[in-house]
Amino acid sequence: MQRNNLSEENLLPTSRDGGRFLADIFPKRRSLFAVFASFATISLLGFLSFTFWTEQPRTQTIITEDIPQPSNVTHSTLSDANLIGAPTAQFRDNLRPDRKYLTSWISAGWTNDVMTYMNLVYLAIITDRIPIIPMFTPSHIGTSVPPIDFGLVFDVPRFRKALGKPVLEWHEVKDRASGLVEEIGCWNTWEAVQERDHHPRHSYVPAHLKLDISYTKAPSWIKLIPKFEHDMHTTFWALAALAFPETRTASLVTPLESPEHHVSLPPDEHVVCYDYLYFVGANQPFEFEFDYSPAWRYVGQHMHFTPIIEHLAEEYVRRAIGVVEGEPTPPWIAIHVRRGDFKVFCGENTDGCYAPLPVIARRVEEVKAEILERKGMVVTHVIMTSDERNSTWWGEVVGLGWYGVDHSQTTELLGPWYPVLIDAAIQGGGVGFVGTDRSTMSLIARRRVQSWKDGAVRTVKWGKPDSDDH
Ligand SMILES: Nc1nc2c(ncn2[C@@H]2O[C@H](COP(=O)(O)OP(=O)(O)O)[C@@H](O)[C@H]2O)c(=O)[nH]1
Ligand SMILES: [Mg+2]
Repeated sequence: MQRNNLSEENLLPTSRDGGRFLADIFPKRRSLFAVFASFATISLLGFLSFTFWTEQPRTQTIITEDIPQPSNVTHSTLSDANLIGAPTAQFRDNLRPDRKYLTSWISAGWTNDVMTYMNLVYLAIITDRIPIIPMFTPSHIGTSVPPIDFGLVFDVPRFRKALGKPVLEWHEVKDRASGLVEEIGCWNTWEAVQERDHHPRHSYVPAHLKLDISYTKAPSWIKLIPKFEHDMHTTFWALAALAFPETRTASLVTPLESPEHHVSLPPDEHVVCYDYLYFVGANQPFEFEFDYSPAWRYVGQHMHFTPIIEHLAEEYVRRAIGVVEGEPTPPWIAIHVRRGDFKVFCGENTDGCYAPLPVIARRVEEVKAEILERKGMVVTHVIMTSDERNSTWWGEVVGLGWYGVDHSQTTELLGPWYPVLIDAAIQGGGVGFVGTDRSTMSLIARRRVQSWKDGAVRTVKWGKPDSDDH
C-alpha cells in the first residue's frame, strides 16, 4: 500500500475563528494554547501563500499526552463486571471463568478494519460471547505510525449502551505495558476461503498484544460460495458454529505450531479467536452494501465517533465554511472522492477513469433536490474530502463553490490518525453524502448518513468516461 500523506488537502480557506477551536476543545491545556495560536496564523499564511506542506516524520505526542485516554478515564460497570479487575500482565488472569469471550485481528485499510470490528462484535452477539476489540493499526497513513485505541476513535460507553451488551477493549484485559508473550489457539479461516496464501491472514495486532498463536485450519465448508476461487467470504453462522463445542470438536485438525514458543494448541474455548473477519456475511459477499446487512444494523450503526472526534469534525467544517463564532453550524453535504492507490483499478487507461468533477456535481445536485423534497431543507454547503493530492484539482473543487478541509496542521497537532478520523466523521455527519463506488470509506459514510441522519446519498461510478451516466 502507498503512503497517503494527503499533503495537498490544505488548499483551503480558513475561517475567522482560525485555530481557536482546538483550544476550546482542550481548554485546560495551556501549553497547547500557544501551539494553537500559532496554528491559526500558520494556517492562514499557509492558505494565502498556497504553499504545500511536505510531510515529515512526526510523533503522536499531542495525542497521547493531551487527549484523555479512555483507559484512564472510567470503566463502565458493564466492562468491570465482565473482567476480574484492572488489566493484568497475562490476559488469562483477568478473564472470568463464568464468561466466554471472542476476538480477532485486522489487516487492511482503516475502514475495512472498522468493518472487521463490526463483524467481530456481531459474531460475538450471535455466539453469546463478550467481544474483545484490539487497537487500530495503521496502513495508508504510514506503517510506522503507532496504533490507536478503538476507544479513542469510537465511543465505547455509548456503544455498550446502544447494544445493551458488554464490549471490551484488549487494553482493559491485558496490561498494555506487559512484556509477557502468551500462547493461544485460534482458528485459521484464511486458508479455508482462498488458495493463494498458504498461511493464516497476517496482522500486526498479535505482536502488539504479545500473543503467540497456534492456528487450526478451519474446515472448507465455512466458505460462502463453495470452491469459488474469486470470492473469499465465509458466513457468520459457519464461524459461530466453530465457537460451540460440538462443531469445534468435530472440526479439530493438527494445529500449526506457534511461531515463538513452538507450541501446538487447539482453538481456545474461553477466548475463541479467528485470524480475520473482514470477509464475512450472513447471506452474500460484501454485505455492508445492502440495506439488510446485520453487521451494520445490529452493530455498525451504533458505533458512533467519540465526542472529541465529533467535535473536531464539526469545528473543521466550521473553519472550512467560515462560520463566525456564535453562529450555528449549517447542515452540510459531504463528498468523498477516493483516488490514491485506486489508480491500480484504472490500468493503462487513466484517461476518463476517475469521475470528473461535473459528474460528481450532478450527483450533488440530486442529493440537494432529494433533501429539499423529503425534508424541505435547502442545503448549500458542500464539503469535499479526498485523498487526491493534485493542487489543480483542489483548485477546481474550490471553483465549484465547494469547501475543502484544511488538514495542513492536523498531523502535526493531533497526530497522523486524525486527518482520516476527522474526514470520516465529517462524511458521516452530513445530511447528504456523495461517495466513490468501490471505496469502503465511502460505503460506511453512506450507511452512517442514512442511519444517523436519514440523509440523501449517492455513489458515483467510475472506471470509464460513461461509467456514471444515468
Ligand atoms: N484523510 C483522508 N484520508 C483518506 C481519504 N480517502 C482515503 N483516505 C486514506 O485512504 C485509506 C483508504 O482505505 P480504507 O479506509 O480501507 O477505504 P477504501 O480503501 O477506500 O475502501 C483511508 O483509511 C485513509 O487513510 C479522505 O478523504 N481523507
Ligand atoms: Mg480499503
